[in-house]
Amino acid sequence: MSIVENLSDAVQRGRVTDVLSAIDEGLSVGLSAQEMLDQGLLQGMSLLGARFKNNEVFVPEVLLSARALNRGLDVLKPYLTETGAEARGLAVIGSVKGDLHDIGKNLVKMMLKSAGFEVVDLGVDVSDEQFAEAVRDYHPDILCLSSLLTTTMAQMKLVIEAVVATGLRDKVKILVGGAPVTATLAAAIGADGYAPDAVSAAGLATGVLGPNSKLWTEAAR
Ligand code: B1M
Repeated sequence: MSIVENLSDAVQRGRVTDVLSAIDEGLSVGLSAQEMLDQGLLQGMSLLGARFKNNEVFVPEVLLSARALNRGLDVLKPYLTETGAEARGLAVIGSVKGDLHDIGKNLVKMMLKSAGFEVVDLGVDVSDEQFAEAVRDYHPDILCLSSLLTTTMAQMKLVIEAVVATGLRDKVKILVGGAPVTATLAAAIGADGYAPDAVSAAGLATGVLGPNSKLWTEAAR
């Protein structure tokens, strides 16, 4: 098996030590971090997802795989993200209420950071009130909502309504994403944009703000 295949296999088996040694080996032979992320870690989780859907593996196995993937991500993070860039703006991110999935959210966070954003991560299972409170407290330029379940997608509309109620809706761009989310849904609930993946989320966040156009000055935050 190639190194990325080993990585994918180690994620599927939930083996942290095998993930770390495959990454070590990859780095030592000059494999790119992006290749190890896409063809190793994420490919492994995608294959596991198909087996999860077919009831061939269950929540405990998936949790072990998620842990292995996250540990691998921690090691790859410095190779994927730039450092030292001046903050392009402030983003707040979270997985909506009822949703405990955070791997995709964490990737979006990483890509936002790599695009130069400062990021406040509210975590998972974040209620509409908590998102609205974060908008009031942090005055972010961008608010990113993540939902992985068809049952939690509706939460995104509630979050937008809660932000409208703060009176600050025109001072924050709200972007949505997650496997079941679509551009049509984003438009229907009044979001400012939808991104299908982490790289496009960072591009979209940059695009909706435009060059040098933070919605808040540091002094006003
Ligand atoms: Co869950 N789960 N899960 N799960 N899980 C899915 C999502 C599911 C599709 C599996 C399946 O049946 N095939 C299914 C949802 C079905 C549906 O709603 N249509 C499902 C289910 C049903 C469940 C439970 C209900 C299972 C149960 O308990 N019986 C339960 C719900 C728990 C809850 O949230 N309340 C549950 C639990 C879990 C675990 C806890 C075991 C674990 C999560 C661990 C963790 O995240 N720490 C888990 C996992 C890992 C998955 C799968 C296998 C993988 C998800 C993942 O991490 N993908 C998933 C099946 C699958 O997707 N193949 C599945 C990798 C990740 C990089 O991709 O998250 O899509 P993704 O993120 C992408 C984009 O979507 C986008 O960018 C990311 C990177 O490119 N993106 C954004 C995400 N957020 C964004 C925000 C943005 C922009 C882009 O803002 C602007």
